[in-house]
Amino acid sequence: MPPYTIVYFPVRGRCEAMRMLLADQGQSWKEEVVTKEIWSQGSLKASCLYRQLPKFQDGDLTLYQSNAILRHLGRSLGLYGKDHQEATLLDMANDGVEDLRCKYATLIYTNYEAGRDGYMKALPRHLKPFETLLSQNQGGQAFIVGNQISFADYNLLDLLLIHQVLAPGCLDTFPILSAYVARLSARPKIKAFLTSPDHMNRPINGNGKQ
Ligand code: GTS
Repeated sequence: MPPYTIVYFPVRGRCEAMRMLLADQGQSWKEEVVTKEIWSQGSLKASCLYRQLPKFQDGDLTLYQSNAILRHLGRSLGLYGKDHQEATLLDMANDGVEDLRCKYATLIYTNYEAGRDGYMKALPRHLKPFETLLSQNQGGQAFIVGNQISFADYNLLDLLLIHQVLAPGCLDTFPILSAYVARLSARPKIKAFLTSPDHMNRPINGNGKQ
């Protein structure tokens, strides 16, 4: 029995970064897929702390909030920097990922047609901080912070991959980010995950927009 269970809708959404993390770290996990029908019955929703998914089990520990789950895995699996300072810088990077993920989700779920042009126009401004952060760490040749991969790298990688679907070419003016995506995606276990039917057949979002 794998120790980890992801309880979530049948989408990549807020869980693909943690799946990528687990896959890259050689961990196995169980998926409990919650369909719209099950969710609309209401009892699972009522049982969730914030009345939302994902829900995550690590043995007896039940967690909600995708970023708390990523951080928990970061602490458990040694993916939270080498010291206090790196951990803090990782929090800063991950909070930036969350800010852009929220903008993305608002576009996808509430304003896709009318908001697309404005989103595309503003996107370089929102991507730039990540290029800057990477450039400050070993000239962009390494990870978002420090010498080792972290929970925030998986979250950023997922964010960049979904933006490459929304806006192909959006990284063309960001050579460091482009190389980072290519480098991380080529890690053997991430590559295997990204080319797996599980990942490829899972829609990015719940409303068919991407
Ligand atoms: N801050 C939460 C997290 O990061 O986990 C947000 C979770 C959230 O928004 N969940 C949505 C949900 O449960 C699904 S998704 O946005 O992750 O796709 N929606 C159903 C509902 O009834 O609110």
